[in-house]
Amino acid sequence: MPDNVGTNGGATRVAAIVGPYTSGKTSLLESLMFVSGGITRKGSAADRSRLGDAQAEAKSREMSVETVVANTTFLDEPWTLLDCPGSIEFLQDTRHALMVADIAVVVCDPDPARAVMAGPFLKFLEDNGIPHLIFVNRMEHAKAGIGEILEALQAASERPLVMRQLPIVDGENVTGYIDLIHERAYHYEEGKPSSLVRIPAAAAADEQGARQELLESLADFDDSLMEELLNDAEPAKGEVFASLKRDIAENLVVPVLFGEAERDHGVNRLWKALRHDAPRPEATWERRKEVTPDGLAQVFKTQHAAHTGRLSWVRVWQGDLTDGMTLAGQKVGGLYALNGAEATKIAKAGVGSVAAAARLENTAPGDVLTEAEALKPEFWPQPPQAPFALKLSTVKMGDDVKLSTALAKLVADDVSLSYGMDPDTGELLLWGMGEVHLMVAADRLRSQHNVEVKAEQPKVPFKETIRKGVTERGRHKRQTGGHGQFGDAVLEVKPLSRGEGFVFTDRIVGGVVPKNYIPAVEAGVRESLRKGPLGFPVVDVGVTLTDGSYHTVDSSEMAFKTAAGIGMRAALPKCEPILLEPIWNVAVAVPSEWTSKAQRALSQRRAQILGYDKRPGWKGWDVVKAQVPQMEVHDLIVELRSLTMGVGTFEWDFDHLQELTGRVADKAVADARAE
Ligand SMILES: Nc1nc2c(ncn2[C@@H]2O[C@H](COP(=O)(O)OP(=O)(O)O)[C@@H](O)[C@H]2O)c(=O)[nH]1
Ligand SMILES: [Mg+2]
Repeated sequence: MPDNVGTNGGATRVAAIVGPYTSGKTSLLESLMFVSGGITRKGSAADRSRLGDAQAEAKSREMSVETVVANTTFLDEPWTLLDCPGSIEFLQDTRHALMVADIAVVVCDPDPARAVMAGPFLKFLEDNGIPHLIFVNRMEHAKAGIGEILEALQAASERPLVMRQLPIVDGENVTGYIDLIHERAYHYEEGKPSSLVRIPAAAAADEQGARQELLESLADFDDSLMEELLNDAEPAKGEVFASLKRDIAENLVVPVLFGEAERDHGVNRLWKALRHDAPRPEATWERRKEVTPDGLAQVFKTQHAAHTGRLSWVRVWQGDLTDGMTLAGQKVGGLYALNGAEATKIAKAGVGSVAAAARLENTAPGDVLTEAEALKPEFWPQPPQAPFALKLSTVKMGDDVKLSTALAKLVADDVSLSYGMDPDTGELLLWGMGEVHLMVAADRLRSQHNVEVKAEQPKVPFKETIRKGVTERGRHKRQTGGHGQFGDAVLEVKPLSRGEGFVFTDRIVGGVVPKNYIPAVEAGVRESLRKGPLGFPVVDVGVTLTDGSYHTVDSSEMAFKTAAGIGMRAALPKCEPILLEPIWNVAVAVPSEWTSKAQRALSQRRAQILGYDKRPGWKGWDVVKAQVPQMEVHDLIVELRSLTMGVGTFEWDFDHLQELTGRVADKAVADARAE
């Protein structure tokens, strides 16, 4: 093992491999590594033995939940590849990785119906000006022609897509490709580089047409190329390449390549595209600096690892990092090169490389490290609002403190998780991007922090109120041994309008209840409202103290408080108590092909649909606005994702409490009683 990364052969470039779940990212990483000689044998997807299957969670859940780093060289130039999670629930890691990458490869399925799944990735890359290209995987079995695939992908991309290759089709199969800039044809060979063949006569016309389209797309951003095309002059190859390279770097066009990761088809061509077109780290840093303070390296992930302790994964932007140097005011206590599941100790990490620095305690993703400080960038992608929560509880007695320490560490490493006490139900809630996300978090509490937890569906914070008023006397009188207890309060209880909360009024005249006992009456009333006759907090109630009496010796604050409680407990059941359920404003975002399905799903959840509109800034997406009972929102995200190939999302906030009657209400009351 070398004791450095990225200090030989020029600055290391970083390509992030992104795209939807199961599009073949981990297979493509394996193939890129194999083709470049970074590994000598390919692992298999079936037994999860590929480099990108490194993490324990990924192995057991058959999906990537964290970014995996792999290092290789292609034609003597150093590269780091990042296999980023594709599942919507684990995208925060992906967003962070993309922010430090020189280029992204978006891996897509050749099924046009699935092109929409690439949308969120393309949108993020566009919004953040990250150069990217598309690799259509599994191409050999594509049911649709490349034109149809491209059209579907174009619908998900703001930037013009340009076809870089044309498939050579033999019957059902794609057997090779024609490079549209070189104008050369290649035949795929099993386990070997593709062989150069003649452009099939049948494909010649298509090739000319596709090449012309490519040139015209490039000419849109290149005046001299445009002039040549207008004059029917043949542009020089070097000029076309330069134009494409510039357009990629400036995020003006997105080239589309294709192949088959499993069989390494098209992967050498992809490598060449990366080598030719990926910006160098110096250029990426120049671009990033517009929203990033100056520094040596930027953290894009933090992690608790068993052997090394806390690791800060960084991309080195300037100079060399060395083990033992000071970063962010702390001494680096171990510098590591990452490769799959391995972390290898190194002495030095050069410009452009990815390394993990141990013992930096207070770093967060996004931080730019100087020797003295960890500086926050002006912009760093924040996670979307969490759509899903579970109630956490410890399994072992006395583990509560351990749990809160562990949670603090967990959310520091994964900012798309959050936790807190629900003020209404008193439950400890863990919020995240979905069920699997939270299950992985619970596993980590167990495996990394040694806290056993139970995760369950949270309670709905129902409330109750009353529909009519009543006046009731509460009397507390007891004679025990020496001096007794006496309190007597007449309470007029009445409903208030929604949202008014609790109002207490004192209308005592003539001192029938002495002033100093009145706060105790109010306290007794308040206490009784914590749990009403249906078992929930009572809200929107007005209580007026109208009359009462006292005893000079036996009356006390305690006695009046008790009397008020007795009065309220007698009054409330006579006031037609009724359940209130929380209603949320929900804005569901889906590609417009699923808008009506989303509306139907919401209606089945007792939602009131307020309408729908275009999703601002999202081509081909709608937002459906609705008011939805909180209890129906709990697993809404699960249904929404299954309706929309995983891409549907929603934002929410509490709006109001609404009366609930009927079977749902009866069940809620029965459940509360059963506790
Ligand atoms: N036929 C075929 N299968 C592939 C190809 N690439 C990946 N797969 C399979 O598709 C599944 C998902 O691939 P994987 O790389 O794990 O997807 P990821 O979730 O994007 O990382 C695995 O079973 C792979 O073996 C390909 O090019 N052709
Ligand atoms: Mg994967």
